[in-house]
Amino acid sequence: MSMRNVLVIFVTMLLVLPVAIGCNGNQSESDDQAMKTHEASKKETVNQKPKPMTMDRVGQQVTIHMYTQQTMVEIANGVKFPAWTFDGTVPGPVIYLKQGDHVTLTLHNIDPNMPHSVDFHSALVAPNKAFTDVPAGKSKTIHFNADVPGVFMYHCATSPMSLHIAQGMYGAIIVTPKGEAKPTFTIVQSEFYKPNDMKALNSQPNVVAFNGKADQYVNHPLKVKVGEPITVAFVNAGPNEFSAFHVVGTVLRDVQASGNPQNHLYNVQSYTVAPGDGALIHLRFDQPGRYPFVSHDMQQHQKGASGIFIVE
Ligand SMILES: [Cu+2]
Repeated sequence: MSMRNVLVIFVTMLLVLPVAIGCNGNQSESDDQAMKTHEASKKETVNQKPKPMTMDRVGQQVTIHMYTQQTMVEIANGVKFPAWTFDGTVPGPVIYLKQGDHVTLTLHNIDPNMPHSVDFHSALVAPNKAFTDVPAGKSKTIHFNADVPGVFMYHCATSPMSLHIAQGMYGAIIVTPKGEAKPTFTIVQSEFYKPNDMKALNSQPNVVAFNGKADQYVNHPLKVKVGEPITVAFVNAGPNEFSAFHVVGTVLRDVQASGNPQNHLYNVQSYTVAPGDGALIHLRFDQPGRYPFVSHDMQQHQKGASGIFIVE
């Protein structure tokens, strides 16, 4: 090959490569574009009435409608947060499926200001087709099969994705294996930063919460019975921090990583759940009493990742 041909190939690659990368889905949007989207979203704050998810089942055919919208939520006692949401709540609704379900899901973006999307960690689909942006005021239908059982996260994947997650766009999707019951409790951990501020995402969170509100299960403990086996489906939505799930006064008798029935760890003291991961945790309490459950990352505990089981 001549020197000239080598040069032509090299120059062609320089021209083609950025285009190829730029066409490869949501996450690859340039930082400039991400910041433009972000700035545009700052123009107008809206507080939309929550529109709940609907879910209909005929055998194993499941039809779901979800709504992306902007809604004011309370993330700690007296602390309001202008959230971007699924169905008006943070986290979004828990989606309970059975292994083998065929899901038809329509995402209706009723947010007037910006595009949103949804990425289901449980779905085995091409993300550049299924998880793409739905413009403001539009809807989009996707299909997937719930083949892999487990405790999964779903979230908005629209750029800047870190901001869409930090603003509240996440939830749990739980696929139970055949013949098994739903988990007793579902807990989603997440962090809250200064709202609608990309730079704040590089700093420490202000609030870390279980199911969207700091210390809500300290103020309203979860009740269980002595000796009764219970399961906690735990998801860490992040966006940034690892969780160290721990229950004071017992051990985590059986932990299924990602909630999969093939992944077992027995008698664990604290279990690390990465952002974007989940677990199914089996517990049993031998004596009546108050048993705190926390993220044993003490900073998170202090900021609201804390609750209590009352065992009677
Ligand atoms: Cu979004």
